[in-house]
Amino acid sequence: MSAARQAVEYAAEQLGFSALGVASADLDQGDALPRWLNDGCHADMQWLERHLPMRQNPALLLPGVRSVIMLTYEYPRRDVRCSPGSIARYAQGEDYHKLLAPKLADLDETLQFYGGSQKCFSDSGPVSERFFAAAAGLGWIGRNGLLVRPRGGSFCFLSCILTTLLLPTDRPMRNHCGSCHRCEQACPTHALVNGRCDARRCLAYWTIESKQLSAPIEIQKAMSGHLYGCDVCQEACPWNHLPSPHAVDPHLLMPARLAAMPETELADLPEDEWACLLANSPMRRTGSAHLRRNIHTFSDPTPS
Ligand code: B12
Repeated sequence: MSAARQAVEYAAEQLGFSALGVASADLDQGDALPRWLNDGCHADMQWLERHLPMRQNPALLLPGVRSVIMLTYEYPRRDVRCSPGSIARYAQGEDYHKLLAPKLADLDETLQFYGGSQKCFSDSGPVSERFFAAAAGLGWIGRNGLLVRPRGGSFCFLSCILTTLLLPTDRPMRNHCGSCHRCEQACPTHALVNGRCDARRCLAYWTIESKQLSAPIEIQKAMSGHLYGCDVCQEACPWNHLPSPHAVDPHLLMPARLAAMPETELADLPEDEWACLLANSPMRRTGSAHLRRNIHTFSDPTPS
């Protein structure tokens, strides 16, 4: 193994990443993404269309890129919110963008020592993170469209480092979904079809990304109780029911006050208290008006 790879692996482990894999940067991603966009599955997330050239060619992001380092970072597997109004596990604690950026900067520094130039992202740039994570042998792309690992399931963030260094690559893993379709069957809005997620039906899209003030009635009905994001397809996955060998960073755990606060109380919270309660939360990016909309409009499936 190269010294650079050994060094970055060691540093990543010290920083709390649960796994690291490497894929070649020039892999052919096939036409899954352009087809998904052509079919309108991205709803009104126009930025995904704009990102297409960079998604298909990482050299547009980092000239001379040769390897893609993919990393996993665990988020909580248990839903701790005891009040109505579920919050997706990934969003329960501190904002992962802020938590992971300095860690990735440390890894960048390690690789610079070996002569590499890097660009780092964690759900923050136009990189096909799931594609490269699967290519780097970290897991397989499940029927819910997520990266699933035999040890740890899908409850993890993906981060990536594009580097000009030529690092030894890993082999992709076999898909172990077999004949299991539990995620597709569990999805309350039938957003999962043929291994891909149609954002126009996905509750994560409606509660996090959509800027609209109302949703189609069948989506509103299914949305009841989902305050932010949706984990139903992950909860249904048998790989998420096996014990995980990985520890979770305490920064990603939900603050006790938020865990216990009923939806109604949240909806009526004055603006300054919202700001304080969600100061470090990824939900802050969505804003309190958006969250109030989720509670009021979407939790009440009566058409107005
Ligand atoms: C847009 C987006 C969304 C959208 C659309 C979801 C979707 N499934 O695409 C919405 C808002 C709905 C969403 C929801 C969620 N998201 Co999201 N999302 C993204 C984002 C920014 C882009 C995904 C995208 O481009 N989708 C379009 C599809 C077509 O592209 P793709 O996922 O890259 O798929 C590739 C492979 O599948 C491959 N492929 C597929 N089939 C085939 C076949 C062949 C032959 C080949 C060669 C390749 C191939 O090619 C595709 C193109 O590269 C990524 C971050 C990133 N930059 O990648 C996070 C990301 C996928 N999201 C994530 C998470 C956690 C979620 C939620 C679980 C959040 C929640 N609890 O509410 C849900 C899960 C919903 C679901 N089942 O997908 C994590 C997933 C971690 C994991 N374990 O996989 C990511 C990776 C963010 C991160 N860095 O951690 N998300």
